[in-house]
Amino acid sequence: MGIRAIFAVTGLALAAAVTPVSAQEVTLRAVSSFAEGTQFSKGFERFIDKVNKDGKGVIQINYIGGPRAMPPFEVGNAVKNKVVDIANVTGAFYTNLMPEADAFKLISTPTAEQRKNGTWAYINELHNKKLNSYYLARQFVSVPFHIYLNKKIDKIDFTGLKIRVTPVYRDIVQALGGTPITTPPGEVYTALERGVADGYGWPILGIFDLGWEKVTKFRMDPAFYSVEVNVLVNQDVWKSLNDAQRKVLTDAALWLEGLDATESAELVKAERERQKKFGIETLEFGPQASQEFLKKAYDVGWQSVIAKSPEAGKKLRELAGN
Ligand code: 173
Repeated sequence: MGIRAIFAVTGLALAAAVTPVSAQEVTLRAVSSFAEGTQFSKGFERFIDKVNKDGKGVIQINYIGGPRAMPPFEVGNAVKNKVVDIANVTGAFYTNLMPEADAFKLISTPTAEQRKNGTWAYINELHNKKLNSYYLARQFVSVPFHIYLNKKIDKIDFTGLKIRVTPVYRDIVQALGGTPITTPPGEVYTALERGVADGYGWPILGIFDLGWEKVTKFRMDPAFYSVEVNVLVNQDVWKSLNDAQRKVLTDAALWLEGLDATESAELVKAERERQKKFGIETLEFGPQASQEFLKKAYDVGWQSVIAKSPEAGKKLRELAGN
């Protein structure tokens, strides 16, 4: 952790978490594990605007910011320990605290359905127990991931390739013979520029946000898994809120989850076009190799979760239905 980050984290820790402004209004302190204004923070930032508009006199959110304020892999711990009150973070960044979080990418049921069929309730329970937090929302359920490469391959085999990963891609990269290198998003550009990595895992959306198109030659198809970026509220904070405050957050959370159904498909389509126009070449290997890749990706993904947490892993797989 850099000096600046240490100061930032310590500063947050020292400040009072929930700040009562009047008898009714509370202000929550928020961070995002993705850079401000980029694809995977934008939804959360719109959510904050909505809460601040709908929650006047009831509840407000003070957005501290993204990785400039706190290193992304610390965000889960910061919510757990009430260093912040609310956060936008992918489960991939807190698998150290909750190994089951590695399964969320394997669940692609629409969130409205997840709220009805027990998936939301079970994942909320996991967050209550392991992350001392309340699982307010899941975003981007219909946005998939890809492996991007700078070396051309003629079959789906990563032997000899160093690939930047997070827990999302680690198992499949390894299963295909690649060498995984874990970095936060903020270090991807440099890793590619210096040739420390020959490729990287990332969703279909967002590579233009941090200039990665300049250091990316190929995108491997097929797309796989399902992006998950969660809004988590510290559980003590959640319990301290009154019904009106919780309602503002819950209503905004459902609105936020709803954006996936109305916006993601179009964004994904536009992004594929944009990558193509920019000259990022698609590597395709035909339907059979693609199907084998997808099967392997899900198999190694579930195996990995079930090995770390057998009971929860099986339960999550049942709920995922795949
Ligand atoms: O690649 C990543 O950093 C990662 O795991 C992720 C997860 C969700 C959205 C974007 C990136």
